[in-house]
Amino acid sequence: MTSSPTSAEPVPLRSRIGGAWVDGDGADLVDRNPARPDEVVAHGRLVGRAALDDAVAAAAAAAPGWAATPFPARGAILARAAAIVDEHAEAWGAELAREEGKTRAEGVGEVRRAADVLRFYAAEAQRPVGEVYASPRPGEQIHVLHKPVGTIGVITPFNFPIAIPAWKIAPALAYGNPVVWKPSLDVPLLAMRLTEALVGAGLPEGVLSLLLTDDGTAGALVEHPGIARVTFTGSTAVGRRVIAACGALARPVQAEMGGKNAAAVLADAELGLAVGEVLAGAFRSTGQKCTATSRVAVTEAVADAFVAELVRRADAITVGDPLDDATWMGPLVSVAARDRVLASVAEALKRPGVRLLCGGHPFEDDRGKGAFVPPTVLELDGDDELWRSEVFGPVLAVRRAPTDRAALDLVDDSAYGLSAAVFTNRLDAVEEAAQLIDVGVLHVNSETAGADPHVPFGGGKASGFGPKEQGRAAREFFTATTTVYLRSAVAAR
Ligand code: UN1
Repeated sequence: MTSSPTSAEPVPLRSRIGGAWVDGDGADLVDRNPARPDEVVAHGRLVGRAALDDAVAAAAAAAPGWAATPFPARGAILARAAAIVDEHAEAWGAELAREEGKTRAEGVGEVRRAADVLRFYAAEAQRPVGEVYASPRPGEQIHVLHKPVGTIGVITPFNFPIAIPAWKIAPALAYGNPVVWKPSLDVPLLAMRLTEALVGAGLPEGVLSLLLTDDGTAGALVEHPGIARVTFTGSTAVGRRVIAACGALARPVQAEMGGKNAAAVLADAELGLAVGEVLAGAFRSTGQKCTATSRVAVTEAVADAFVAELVRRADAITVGDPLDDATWMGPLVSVAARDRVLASVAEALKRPGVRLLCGGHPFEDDRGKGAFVPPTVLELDGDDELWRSEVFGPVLAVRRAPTDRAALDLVDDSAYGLSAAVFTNRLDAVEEAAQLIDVGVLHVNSETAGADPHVPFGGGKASGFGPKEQGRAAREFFTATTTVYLRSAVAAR
């Protein structure tokens, strides 16, 4: 590592229950810097079941008032929160980098994205809030009202510590619902920062509670009788448990889960562009995105040239401290994640038909103590576990396909269905990909990751369950409709 930024004192962590900041009295919560695990970024203690009950009760008490608050007044609070988040983008982006491991630029960019999301939902107050249909009967209109649903349970992962919470919490609040939020315990500091912004913006007491708590209490949140709906982002295994628990209660649930996203590089692709985008998709955020590119299918005609350039550039990526501006890729979120990723590469290399092209080993210098894994590219001769299972790290599997069509088929050959990319200038190939590949998000000549605040986001198959997130699509999950047949008593006479 080239620089060792001065480590600040650990930030004290608190939960927010109802209208108060609360020091937990449960287990210690130690938030470490994965680049230097001895460095404690923030420190506090967990809250437990009693805090969950208090948070849900406070939300129930606040719900009618919040639902009755005019939409523009709710939006104004979100707009003020966006301004607070923007003001702190540099400081909170650096904190994000220190607790999660993505680079400072990625961290600052993510904080600004959270502000964009808050602004989008602030502006929802200026857009239509329902629909009016023509009636086949005289003197009648049919109105569809979109109403708040009640308290939303929000469960968020480590990999986007502020953007994912923003795109769940902002629409929940905008459409008039209180929130009880359990973030990943890997990134409690940014959870506290987003909560500070919303509280500082004037969110009324009880409308948002933040529970720094364990998985057992998260499970109790999902099943709590005071929760109306649950929105979750995380692994497919945990997501399916959340879906099952909600299913047993007939409780609507939205789950954004794993991915095994692939890019197809076709024979006519601009190879320089394809290599750059695939590298960004595979290795930005150290591969820890559910939208990351973890598979590439390349048409044989260009495979040698593509793979050689991919490996040359992957090998040249600067891996180091996220706060060092020369760093292109930081560490994984934890030493445990590093060990898991390296073990899955080592296991894969024991199987026939799996070849390591670069990376795959622990660092032997100072970085060995941190959660660093080098950009890793493997070539597969045929089907393999690495083509099927999510690794959630900087690991990219490449396969060759005899034809462009075979490359598209390989992309679609997955239990997951979040995102995909196709590199080509052929319109017919784009059309073929759009029809064939069963994903929620398809990129043409750009990486598989990325999500704009105003656009529907989410996938199918093992990747997603329930209504899409973000943009106006979010309204489906965070509101319930009442269809009102509105007939004038005068006209009916
Ligand atoms: C992005 O690609 O910028 O957990 C967003 C994830 C996704 C978000 C990806 N829910 O990685």
